[in-house]
Amino acid sequence: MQTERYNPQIVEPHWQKVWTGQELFTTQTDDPREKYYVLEMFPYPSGRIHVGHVRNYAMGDVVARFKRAKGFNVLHPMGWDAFGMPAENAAMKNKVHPKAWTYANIAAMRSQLKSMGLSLDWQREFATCDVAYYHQQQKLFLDFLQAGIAYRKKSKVNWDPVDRTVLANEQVIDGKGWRSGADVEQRELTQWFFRISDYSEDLLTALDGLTRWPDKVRLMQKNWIGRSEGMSVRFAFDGAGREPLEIFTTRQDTLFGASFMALSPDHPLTEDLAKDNAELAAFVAECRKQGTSVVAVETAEKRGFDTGLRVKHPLQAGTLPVYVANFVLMDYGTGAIFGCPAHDQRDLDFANKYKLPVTPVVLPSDADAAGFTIDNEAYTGPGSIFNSGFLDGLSIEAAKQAVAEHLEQALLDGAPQGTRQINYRLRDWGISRQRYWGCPIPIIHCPSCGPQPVPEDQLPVELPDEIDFETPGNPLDRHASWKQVACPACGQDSVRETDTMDTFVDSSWYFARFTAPRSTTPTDPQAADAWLPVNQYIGGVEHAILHLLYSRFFARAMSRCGHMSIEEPFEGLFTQGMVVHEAYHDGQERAWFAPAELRFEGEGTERRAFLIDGGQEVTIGKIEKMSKSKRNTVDPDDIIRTYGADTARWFVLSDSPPERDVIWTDAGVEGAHRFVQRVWRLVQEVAALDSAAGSPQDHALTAAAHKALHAVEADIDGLRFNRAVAQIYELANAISAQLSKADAQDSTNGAIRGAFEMMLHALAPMMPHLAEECWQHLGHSDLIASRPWPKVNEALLSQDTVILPVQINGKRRAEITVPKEASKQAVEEAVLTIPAVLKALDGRAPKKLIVVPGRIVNVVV
Ligand code: ANZ
Ligand code: ZN
Repeated sequence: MQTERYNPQIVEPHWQKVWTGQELFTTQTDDPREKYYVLEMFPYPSGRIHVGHVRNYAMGDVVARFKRAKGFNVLHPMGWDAFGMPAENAAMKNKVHPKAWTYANIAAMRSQLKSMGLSLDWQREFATCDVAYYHQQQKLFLDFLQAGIAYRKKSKVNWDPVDRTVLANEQVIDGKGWRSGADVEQRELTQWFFRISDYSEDLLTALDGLTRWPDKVRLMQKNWIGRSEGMSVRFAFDGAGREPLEIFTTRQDTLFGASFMALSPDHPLTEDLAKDNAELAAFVAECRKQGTSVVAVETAEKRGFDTGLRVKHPLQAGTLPVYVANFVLMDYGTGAIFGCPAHDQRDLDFANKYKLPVTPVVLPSDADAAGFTIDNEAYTGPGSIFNSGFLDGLSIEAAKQAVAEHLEQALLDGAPQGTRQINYRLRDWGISRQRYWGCPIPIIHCPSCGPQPVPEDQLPVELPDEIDFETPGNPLDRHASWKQVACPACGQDSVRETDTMDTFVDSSWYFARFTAPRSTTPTDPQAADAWLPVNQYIGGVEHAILHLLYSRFFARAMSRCGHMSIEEPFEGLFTQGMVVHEAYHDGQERAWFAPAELRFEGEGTERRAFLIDGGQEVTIGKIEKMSKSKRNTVDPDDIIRTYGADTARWFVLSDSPPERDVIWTDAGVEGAHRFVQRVWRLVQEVAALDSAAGSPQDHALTAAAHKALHAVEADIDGLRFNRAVAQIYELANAISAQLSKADAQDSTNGAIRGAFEMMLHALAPMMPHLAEECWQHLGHSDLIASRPWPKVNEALLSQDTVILPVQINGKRRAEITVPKEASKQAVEEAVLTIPAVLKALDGRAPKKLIVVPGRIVNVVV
């Protein structure tokens, strides 16, 4: 029989239409089935989807379709993380309104996603720039304000001079803006903050319960929260007139090794002293240029300024000089430290530079007290305390306890000299951005009443449409009419807050909004509680800290304000690897060439690339993350147009474990497409079989199919998509092998058909269009997308089976699959169900039935 090639260009849109028409993926909250919420991190509408999206959304779709088949009420929504800088940049560059640009991009990407055949509930779709969405976000802000979770304070901020906006610490990477790459400066501004630091301990300890999160992500969050156990210790000044100097240390055991004190350039005492010390003021100004990010501080050369003040050592006679030092941060601990050069590298560098004493107080176990000195490398390892009076001989831990007890007892000005303290690195989240394309902060500044919340009935504060992007900075700030309003409290002329919210706010609660996307309150608390937590969240590891931590905080804050009662938003988290691709260049990495411009010759180490146009040879470079600058991207649209969405989905799922990077190769894609065509050829053969009769349960192929299905189930549940794919390949091979056997029987036909249908079920979550088309080709009138996952026959899983040939009157007529240890009687009984045998017997009993265990069965009629 002549089979036509499978044509995804026709088949795929057809089934997409059928699914949509039947509203197969529209989810009801009041559905009685057990819920399952699967979510992929929603995209930024940059304009086009990239292959990374394809991988991310294909994975989520496999889970969604599988869980649906397993009988769950599945929520699988999609939306757009639509506020942010690129829209403003496009506005400035191309004179297009950010709103128009964003919604046009959304339209383009929506149709791209639809062409992938994702089983999404599109009725829940929203963009964070929809007024309806940010309206509710403004309500959340006001709730947070009332609950004391949002507040305003003057603070040093990271200022991005290129994007002309404030950045969160998390958005400053190696001293540079995360988006612009510009060197970040320090400025003082009044900003809105979310009190995430109130939740530090909870966010930390609850990580232990997130057992379905990758360990690496939990560790990154733990380090980001940065819990330190230590002490605050107050040092009395030598000479009257000043309040004691309070420092934070985690190493009070090293106090006897202290040789100086250091203040942050931003410490109040520094500022006080600098008032009448021009030299100090100049030093402070110098330090501010360096930036206060952790990396900037850590990599800068250690520099200090001796204030001339001295403090008394709290445990022994003598005093210590007080410096202002560029490596002490104001926003950690108390902004002041004692320096112990022998056991801290920064302190040692500093002491060596300013010729301060270096006294070791921790002795490594293999060292000799008399000969142990420190030169250029601080000793930070374990050991026992020495050179330290009453601490001598103690372990570090014991010495920490001893000093803590001692200083908690000792009094200075009537208060304990020291107190045990726990510090967190996590800072409050500054959410003010001086941008247009974001959610307006619903506040009005009145000259008399101060900042006033916009009353609920005046919400939403909508972004004005008419804006001017001719000058850099925030267009809202220069907007004449939008800005002017009456104070809601006293009616006086006032101005709106012109800052908008950090876009990370938008993405911190969208998962909750999906549970009741049209609610006139931020959530419908019942729906939120019914759906949350997200059972499986899938996205890139680049969001391991910011987005995931903020979302965890938001769930807590929203729970506190009554919008839901779930604290952990994501029960299971999966971070997928990237899609990478070879990059091609001119040998100097100056000019880069797109794969489509090249022709390849040879294989393996012999492989060479030439420009199609001109024939010049180019260098095959490293396999790298796809990027526009290296021109090694592939456009999912091209792939879908050429091979279909199923091929693209199958390839990104099959080629490597999902947590690892997958290398995009044409050969890999072609391989995936060959499999699509092979399944299509198989279905023609299977459909042509006469498989009406027979007892396929006895056949080895049936057992193989059940085993494969069972394995695929476990692999999808464990998100091991590549292993599931491998199982399906194997089953396809077994089916092909059976089909090519000449002695096909009715019973075998039944087994083949059964196994093939099982294979369709197994591959339906991954290649849904192909599965649907084959299902129809087999004569079914329902949709495989709405069918339940077949029941695996457990009995067939564990058995080791053998295939016995069955002879009737000395001629081989059939075969039978039986458990290896099956009794003679069991085999006899099975043989008497074989259609060929029944036919030969024609109702009579066999004259003889001889079973040679493990070998053959003879029936004499
Ligand atoms: C004395 C000492 C001796 C320290 C020693 C360390 C080693 P973590 O673990 O990250 O919390 N420190 C405290 N506040 C600081 C600030 N604002 N800027 C820069 N450094 C600061 O680090 C705590 C340690 O970092 C503290 O313990 C303090 O130095 C320093 F052998 O105190 B330590
Ligand atoms: Zn007022």
